[in-house]
Amino acid sequence: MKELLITHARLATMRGGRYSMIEDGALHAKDGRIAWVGPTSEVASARISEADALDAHGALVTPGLIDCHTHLVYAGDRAKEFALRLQGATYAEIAQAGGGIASTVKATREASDADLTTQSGRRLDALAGEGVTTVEIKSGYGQHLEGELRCLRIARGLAAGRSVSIVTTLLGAHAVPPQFKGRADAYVDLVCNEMIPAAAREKLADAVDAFCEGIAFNPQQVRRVFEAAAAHGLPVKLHADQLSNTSGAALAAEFGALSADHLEYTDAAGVAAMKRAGTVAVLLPGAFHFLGETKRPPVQLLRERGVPMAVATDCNPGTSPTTSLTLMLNFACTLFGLTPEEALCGATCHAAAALGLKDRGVLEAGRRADLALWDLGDPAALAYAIGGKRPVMVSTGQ
Ligand code: DI6
Ligand code: FE
Repeated sequence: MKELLITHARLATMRGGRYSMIEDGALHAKDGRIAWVGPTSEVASARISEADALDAHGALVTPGLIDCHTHLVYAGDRAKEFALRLQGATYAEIAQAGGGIASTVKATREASDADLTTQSGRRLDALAGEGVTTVEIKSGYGQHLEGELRCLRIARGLAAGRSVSIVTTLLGAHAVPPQFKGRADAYVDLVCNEMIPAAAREKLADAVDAFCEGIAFNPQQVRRVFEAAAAHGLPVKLHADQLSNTSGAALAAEFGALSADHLEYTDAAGVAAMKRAGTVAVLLPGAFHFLGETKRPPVQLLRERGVPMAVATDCNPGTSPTTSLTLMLNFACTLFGLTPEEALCGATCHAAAALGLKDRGVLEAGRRADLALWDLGDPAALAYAIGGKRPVMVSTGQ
C-alpha cells in the first residue's frame, strides 16, 4: 500500500484505552504507516490528490483486531470429550485419564505437515475474516523438541500468502506428556535445556508461556521455565489461576510477564502484583463458557487497579473451540461484565500490549496502517452482536 485516505469515518482510535472517537474523522496512511488522523474538515486538499481515497459515509473504523492468545495449530477435535463432559466428567478427570491435551498431541503428531497447515490455516482464515490482523499462536501440542519446533514453524509459515501478522509463543510446558508421568521435573529440564534454547536460536518464538496448574506445572517448575526464557532474552506469559489459585498471576508479575491469562481464581494480591509489573490481564471467556466455569475473573478489581484487560479466543480443541473474536467480545460483556468499550480495548490496544507490540492497536500517526472498516456506526455494535461480525475492508499497511 502506497497511500490511503479515508474520510467521513467514525474513527474509534482507542487512544488512552478508550474509544477516543473522532466523529466525521479522516485517516491518511502512507508507506504502510498512519501519517495523520483528525477531523475530515481538516484534511488538507494536497493530501487527497495522490492518495487512494475512500469515503466511509459514516462507517466505523477501528484498529485491526488482535487475537493475543490462541493455540490454533493442532489437528483433530475433541468432540467425544465434549460429550463425556456433558455427562458429568470434568476437564481435569479427562486429562488425568489420558485424554485432554494428550489426545490432541497424538492427533497433531500423526498429521502430516500439509494437513496440519491446512487445518490450522482454516482457523486462521476464520479469525481474519472478522477483521483480525494480528494473531498470537502458541505451540504446545508437540511435547518433544522437534514437535514443538514444528508447531512453531508451521505457525510462522501460516503468514505466507495472508495479510495477517503472526506472533509465536513457545508453550512447551503445556501438560506433562504421558511418557514423563510422575517425572514432571525431568520434562521441565527438557523444556529449559533444549526447547527454549532451540526456539531462541532459530528465532521461532517471540515469547515463552507455561500452564501453571495442579494438572500441569507447579509454580516452582514454572519459575525454572521463566528463568530459562529470561536467560535467552525471551519475554514470558502465563496461563495463570484458570482452574485454581496457585498464585500464578503474582508469579507472572514477578518475572515482568507481558500478560497473565485466564485469571478466574486470581486474588487481590495477584492483581496488585500485575499492576506493579505492568502485566496485562488476558481474559478468555470462551474457555470459561465451554468449561461451565462459574468463578469469574476479578474484573472489578482489575478495573479499579487500572490493570489493562485484553480479550482473546484461546482457540483450542479442548476448552475453547472457537474462531470468533467478536463472539468473545460479546462473551466478555455478557459473562464477565466488561463494557463494550472495555471489550474493544481488549481486542485492540490492550491486546497489542499483551504481545509487546507498540506499533498497532491504536489509530494514531506513526503506527502501522493496520485498521478495519465496519458497516456499523456505533463501536458498541461489535460486542453487541453475538459473534460473526465481518468488516467491509481491512488494511494491514502492506
Ligand atoms: N489452558 C487452556 O484452556 C488450554 N490450555 C491451557 O493451558 C486447553 C488446551 C486443551 O485442552 O487442549
Ligand atoms: Fe490457552
